[in-house]
Amino acid sequence: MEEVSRKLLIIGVGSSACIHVLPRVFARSPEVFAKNEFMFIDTSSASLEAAVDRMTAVFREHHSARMGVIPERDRSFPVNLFKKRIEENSILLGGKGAGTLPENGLSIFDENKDLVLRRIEGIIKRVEEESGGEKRIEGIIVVGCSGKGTGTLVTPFLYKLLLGKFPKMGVYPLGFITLPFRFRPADNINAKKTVNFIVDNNVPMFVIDYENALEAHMYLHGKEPSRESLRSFYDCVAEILSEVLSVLIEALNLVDRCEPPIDFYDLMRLLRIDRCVGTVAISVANSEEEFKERWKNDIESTMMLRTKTLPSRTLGVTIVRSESGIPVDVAKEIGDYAKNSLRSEDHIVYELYYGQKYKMISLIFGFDPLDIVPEVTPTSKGILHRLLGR
Ligand SMILES: Nc1nc2c(ncn2[C@@H]2O[C@H](COP(=O)(O)OP(=O)(O)OP(=O)(O)O)[C@@H](O)[C@H]2O)c(=O)[nH]1
Ligand SMILES: [Mg+2]
Repeated sequence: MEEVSRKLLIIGVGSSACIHVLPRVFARSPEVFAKNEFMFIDTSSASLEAAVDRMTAVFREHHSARMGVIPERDRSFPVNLFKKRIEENSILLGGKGAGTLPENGLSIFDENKDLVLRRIEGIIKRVEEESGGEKRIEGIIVVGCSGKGTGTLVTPFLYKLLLGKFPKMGVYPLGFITLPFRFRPADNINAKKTVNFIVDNNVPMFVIDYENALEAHMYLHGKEPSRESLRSFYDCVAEILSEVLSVLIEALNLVDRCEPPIDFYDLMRLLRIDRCVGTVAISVANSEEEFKERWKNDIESTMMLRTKTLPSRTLGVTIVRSESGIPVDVAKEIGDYAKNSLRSEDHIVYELYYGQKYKMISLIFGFDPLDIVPEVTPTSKGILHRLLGR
């Protein structure tokens, strides 16, 4: 099993993040990610159960393969413990029409925020105790999807809360929120609420727009999803999102294999451009040759948030993940590209010596959330309208 030198707490907010995104992230590297703590926050008990079951299924699959038994027969202690842990870590927010409107979701969360913070502190403490003081949670990753009652406002609210409390304890939070396809007016109205909340409260999150994430997926895979169902569009987004998050989490977990070692200070310093948000981009290649050829186009074509005008300055990091590393001149080219084309005032390139494929992700901070295209308005139309010819 991979030696994880840094542990994280990974929090999902709302059903899509918990059911569709995080189990997919987990499935990309269960041998590494099982060493982290997971926590789900949702307003629906059915969704929460579904999320826990999916995570447990991923763990069981991985565990039974290691033990050489068939998954259906694997009722062993580690599997049960894994499930129990997530259940104990997670929080079901209930009461008055819980997740119907973002404002309701937020007010229920607000009433329960002390419980949530105590739960997080409890997890941090338990991890420290269980390892005899050797291991501790150094970072928190928050992931939520805007569009409906829970994720829309609870995600930025929770992230801001964590940012105000945990860094002084040496635990650093990073927040990711998705914006929905401009397909359902109700989703658009709620996405606008997310944007306004982020601007009004100056919440430095990373924003991934489904509109651009789907384009990124189509570009990388060279094909369109089946037009038969919304499901296939959502799946593409969850897939690419999980690919990005998994590379970041691996780099954070496997700090001994990262050069220079990635530090939370390096990431927290990205958040310093006021009233701005960050986004991500990804490149994937099978060989060093292919990587050298593709990375620049990939990064340009997979930027998962777009604004009408380019940011005048950005801060960023790039992680290149490959067992054998990349030639020095390529690392330098990437740094120069970030400076010149992404207008990065400061951009660190990390190499993660892990994994056969070549994968590169860039986290770029400095986008104006009020300038996003397609516009975040109730009547906006976007990629699904285009693909479905409406
Ligand atoms: N990746 C993915 N995203 C989805 C899926 N279904 C919906 N979404 C997106 O996720 C957004 C938020 O939906 P949920 O996470 O289900 O909503 P919630 O935050 O749990 O809110 P309530 O259920 O109203 O309490 C939606 O507006 C869609 O844009 C899905 O199957 N996969
Ligand atoms: Mg829900």
